[in-house]
Amino acid sequence: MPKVAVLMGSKSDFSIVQPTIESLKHFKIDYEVRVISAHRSPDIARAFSMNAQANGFEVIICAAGKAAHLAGMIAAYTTLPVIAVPVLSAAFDGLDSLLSSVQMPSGVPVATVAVNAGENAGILAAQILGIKYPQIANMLSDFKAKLKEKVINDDLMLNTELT
Ligand code: RP5
Repeated sequence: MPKVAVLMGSKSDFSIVQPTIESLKHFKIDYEVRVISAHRSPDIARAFSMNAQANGFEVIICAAGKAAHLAGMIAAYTTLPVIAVPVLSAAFDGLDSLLSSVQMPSGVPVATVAVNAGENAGILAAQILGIKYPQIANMLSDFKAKLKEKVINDDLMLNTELT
């Protein structure tokens, strides 16, 4: 079973991480959830990242808000793919979280999903793992087919209502 690390900078980020967990469960991906802060527990963040591959993780998801340095810091110590979920902050409508996640210097990329887009982080992790695990790729094909089906149904229903 592939394993994904789901980190959040604070327990206050948990509501955003919940859809990530649901998404990983949907694709039958094993996961470990941790509260680890780039600022408040940097030594733990560094050690987690340095040992992540040896501990069997294949993708790391990091949710953080405000000066959201968690994903960037984790990416500094590993070659595993790192996905950032910028968490909405009150002061700048999440722009602070978004920019501090996505604006990484060259050589140290972080794949950043939309603000509060916890579910997309899980789906993106599944897509990365789908390259290696055909059963995940198959589940993703079904998932995308259902998305398309819903759009077609919505289109039909709306047009039925309007006529
Ligand atoms: C960040 O600061 C966390 O990721 C969280 O989004 C934000 C606020 O944290 P708390 O003050 O609620 O613990 O580090």
